[in-house]
Order: sequence, then C-alpha cells, then structure tokens
Amino acid sequence: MKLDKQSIEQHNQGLTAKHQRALAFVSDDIPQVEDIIAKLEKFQIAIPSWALGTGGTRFGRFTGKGEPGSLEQKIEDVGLLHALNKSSGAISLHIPWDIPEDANKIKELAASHGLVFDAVNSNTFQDQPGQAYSYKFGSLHHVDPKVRKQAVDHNIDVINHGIALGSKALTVWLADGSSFPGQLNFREAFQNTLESLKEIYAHLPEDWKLFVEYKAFEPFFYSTTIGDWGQSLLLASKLGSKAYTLVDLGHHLPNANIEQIVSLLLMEGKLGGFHFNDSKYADDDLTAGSIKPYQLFLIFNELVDGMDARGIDHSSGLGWMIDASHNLKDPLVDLLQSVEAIKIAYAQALLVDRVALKQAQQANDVVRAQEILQHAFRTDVRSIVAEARLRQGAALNPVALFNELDVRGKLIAERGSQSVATGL
Ligand code: PSV
Ligand code: MN
Ligand code: MN
Repeated sequence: MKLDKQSIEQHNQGLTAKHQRALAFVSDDIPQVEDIIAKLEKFQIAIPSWALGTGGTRFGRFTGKGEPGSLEQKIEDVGLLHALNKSSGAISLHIPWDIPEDANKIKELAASHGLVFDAVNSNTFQDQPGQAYSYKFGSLHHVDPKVRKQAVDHNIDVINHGIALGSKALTVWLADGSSFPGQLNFREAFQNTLESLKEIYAHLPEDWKLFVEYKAFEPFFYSTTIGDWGQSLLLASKLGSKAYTLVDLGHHLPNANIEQIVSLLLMEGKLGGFHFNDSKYADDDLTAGSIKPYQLFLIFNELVDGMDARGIDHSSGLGWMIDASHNLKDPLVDLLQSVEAIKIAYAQALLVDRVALKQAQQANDVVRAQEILQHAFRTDVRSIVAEARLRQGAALNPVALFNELDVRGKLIAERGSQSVATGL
C-alpha cells in the first residue's frame, strides 16, 4: 500500500490551528528557529530491515499480523514510514535475511518510495543452510582459518550486494566471544579478528566506510572479542581511514557514560555512526528515548558540539540508524516513535546556548552549566519537529495518521496474517 497526498493533507488541516499556536508560542524565544527547522528537514534516520517484524525474546515470540514477508514488502513498509514522517529515507539491509535477487529492480522500487540504501549488515552469528563450517565458536576470531575465511568471504559478498544497491557502508557486528574463563586466548582472538577485518577492508570501495560495532556481552557472557569502544577503536585505527566505530546505545555495561564515549570518538575522527534504541537493563532494543530521554539529549548535545567543532555535516557526516526489536508494539508505530524521539533530542541539542555553556565551563559555574543544558532539554520542541515535517509534506502527527488510516489493517488485508519477517 502507498499513502496518498490527500490523506496527509486532510489530516494536517485538522491539526493546523493547534499546531500553529504551539509553534508560535515556542518560537517566540528561539531566534534561530528557522535554522533548526532547516536542519531537521535534512536529518534522515535509516530503518533496519530486521525491525519491521516482531522480534520476540528467548522465551517466545508473539507474532504480529500483516508483517512483511519479502524484501519488497520491507521496502514498502519503510516507504510508509517515510511518507508519514519524511525522515526515514533509507533502509539498512541484513544479508542473507534480505537477498536482493535483482538489485536494479530493488533499487527502482526503493527509489519509487524515495528511499536509498544505508549500511549493509553481515551475519556471521548464525549458521545458514548448506554452510560448510559452523560459527558456534565464533567467526572472524575463530581458531580455525577455514572458518575465518568463510566469514570473510561472506562479508565480501555482502559488500558486493551493497555496491549493487548503492550502499556506502558495511556494518560488522560479531557475536564472537566466550562464556567461560580459559575458553579463549584473548590476544589471539583479537589478532585473528584484526587479520580477518583487514581482508574485508581490502575489498571496500574507495568511498565506503566500515563500521565496527562493539557489544559488552551477549550472546556470550564472559568475554566479547569486540567488547567495548576501546577495542573497536583499536581495530578501526589499525585498519585505516575508512574504518570507524559504531555506537549501539544498548551495547554498554550499565551506567556507561555514552555521551563521553561519543565525544572522544568524534574528537578522534573515528565515530562512524549510531544504532539508536533505548534500554533499562541490557541490549533491550526498546524505542529510542523511551527510558532515558535525557541521556539521548546529552548524546546529541555532544554530537552537535563535536560535529560543529570538526565541520561535519549533521545530516550526512555520520550514519544515523535505528536498531530495535519489537515485542509489544506494532513495529511500524514503534519506529515512528523512535524517529520522533531522535529528532526531538537533536532539536533540543540545537537549542543549547553554546557560548554561554563555554563561559560557564570556563568559570567552573556548575549550576549555570546545568541550567543551560536543562533549559534546552525542557523546551517542548515537538511543534518545531512537526513544522519540519509539515514543510516536507509529511504528517503533523504520524502515529495518529497511521491509526486513522488503519494502515496495519490494510496491510493485513493485503498480506494476510502471515508473519515471516525476521526480527532480532
Ligand atoms: C545484536 O546485538 C544486534 O542487535 C546488533 O546490535 C546488531 O547491530 C544487530 O543485532 C543486527 O545484526
Ligand atoms: Mn546494533
Ligand atoms: Mn544489539
């Protein structure tokens, strides 16, 4: 299904008066509001193909209905999101869950929805049918060179799919690790990983990036071979200028200061991008901003500060992606909420009075520094984010319109109650 312009316009008309009142009220005190709206209009967040279906937990999966059963339908779903918010103009694929049989056709289909292809993701954390060697004890770090070669070849294959689709980055997340002391020689595991990544890196086109994701724990519980940002940064630095660290917000030990990590990676020119989500306990993959919205704001505060310091374009300089999993909510609604939360945090970070903050820091004025940040965080910028959407022809309230139009009901009517989408 595709959304027609008329439904969006009709929805917007009904909300215009209220929206204008809220916008006028908040804009009064924000002289740079036009600049903020322009930045918001450009800011796009990629949707992961694996978050369009129900993920489930270790204990079960309560499947939704009308979920996408093919790559074409996944693209259609992201097209719906993009029509509703004009902020989800890219899809991130996961190979081999998403095999584009005919890349040109898939590209055309995506383009007809206004979508491009973001980073492609490899999968060496599951065994695939017919695969010669098992990844039970890891992939790129494996003690057996034959297993490592198989995993390297897979990543090269993923790069080739990405080239055909116009992607510009490969994201590598490894499940490689150990669950018991003594199981692994840490140095050898790291060195094997580095050597394997070097082979993959050698196949990257000139204008591509390699994102090295890290994760503290899970699926293994004693050690992870790329377990934190230091290990990822070490690998990225040894690999070369096309390799970067990717920060997934759910991949840290409890209470980690992610905004500080982000700040230093940016300073070093090694922050490649993000997997946005939120969590309370572990890699919960919940809706961005649903648990710790202040943390999300503080991260964006560092991002804006660091990107401006290095002259990095906010919209295109880094990879902005969601990585989420849905068990309770409709995946599409959840993704709309995540995109909204990300844009709110970004808008609030753009509000921070950086000159005043600098003065407060230089004067060790702790109270003032906190006041400045919290003033921005406590400003209700929702109407500013909505205005950016309105100007792009999207919905003033995407979630409300999704429900008003009974989008899920229509997808169920079209696709049936099947649910074969792969979700993490
Ligand atoms: C597993 O933790 C994970 O969520 C990683 O964050 C990856 O980015 C994602 O799966 C897709 O492979
Ligand atoms: Mn991730
Ligand atoms: Mn994860």
